[in-house]
Amino acid sequence: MKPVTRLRIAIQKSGRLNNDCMDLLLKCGLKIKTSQNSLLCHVENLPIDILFVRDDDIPTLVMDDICELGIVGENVLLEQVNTNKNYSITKKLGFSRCRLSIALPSEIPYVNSASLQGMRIATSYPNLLKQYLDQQNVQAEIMTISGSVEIAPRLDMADAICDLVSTGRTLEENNLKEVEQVIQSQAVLIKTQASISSEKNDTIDLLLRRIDGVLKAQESKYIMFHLPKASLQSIRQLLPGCETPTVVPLDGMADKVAVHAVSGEGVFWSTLEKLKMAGASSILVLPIEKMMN
Ligand code: PRT
Ligand code: ZN
Repeated sequence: MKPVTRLRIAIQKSGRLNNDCMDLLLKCGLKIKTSQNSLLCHVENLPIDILFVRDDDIPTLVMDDICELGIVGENVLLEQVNTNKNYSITKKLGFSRCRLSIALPSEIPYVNSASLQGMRIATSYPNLLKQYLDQQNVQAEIMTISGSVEIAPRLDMADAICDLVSTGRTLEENNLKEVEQVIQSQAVLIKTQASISSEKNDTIDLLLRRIDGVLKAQESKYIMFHLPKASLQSIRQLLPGCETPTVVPLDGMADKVAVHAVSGEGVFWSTLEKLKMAGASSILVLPIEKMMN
């Protein structure tokens, strides 16, 4: 039988991770045609298949070597895998950021983690919560429930909850206050530790280079402005994360130049205001679509 040479990547079929995963893969140049119910998609222009699954299945698919790569939240990964880590985190992807936090009704007094002693805490993350409570030397009752954790205190099923928080709105709406952070999480690209054919390794390398390019481009901005030649030295420290800027002469303006630079750290209004005070004019900040060093 011919070995499978197409690389398999597992991503979430639908939910909070799906859009950002698809966006990333499309920006990496993968031609993906999805149909609503398909679980497997053949990438047209690269030897890659994409498997659409529930996020909870992704760590197992990668660790059992059914998929070489997977994209999943650190929260799911760390909850499922304590020991026998048969995967490596290849890249932190910067999206789906959230935190797993302990929260309790606003009116309940709270001093520090010792205040949780003896409480009933509802969560879908019993392993991460237990690990945290053990570290803090707190004995509490962990009540594992699979969803709608935030209503448990109102139903008197629990005294506190431990759930994912991103904006904090759900906690606020349920009159809960966040008191402890158990972990911070973001989407990560994980890779199997089983041995991989050299063809698949080449495809992984290509994909990783492109993901790097997409992530760098997202963080970076292209800045252009006009500047009196005399101010060139003074603006260097105002350009955050810029390598040597390109300085271009301006037609008919002997005392001014155009400065172009790539900033690796994003550009804030305060930076533009400082540049203007240093004599810059016609300042433009542009997004960068792709980058390769
Ligand atoms: O069906 P499937 O099993 O694949 O999906 P799922 O329902 O288990 O997960 P899904 O799609 O809800 O979330 C997927 C991943 O997104 C999570 O595992 C996290 O890594 C990440 N993520 C980021 C979040 C949040 N932010 C988030 N805010 N996952 C859930 N939430 C929920 C949270 O549980 C709470 O109910 O949003 C509510 C809080 O949000 P705020 O903004 O009100 O604080
Ligand atoms: Zn899930």
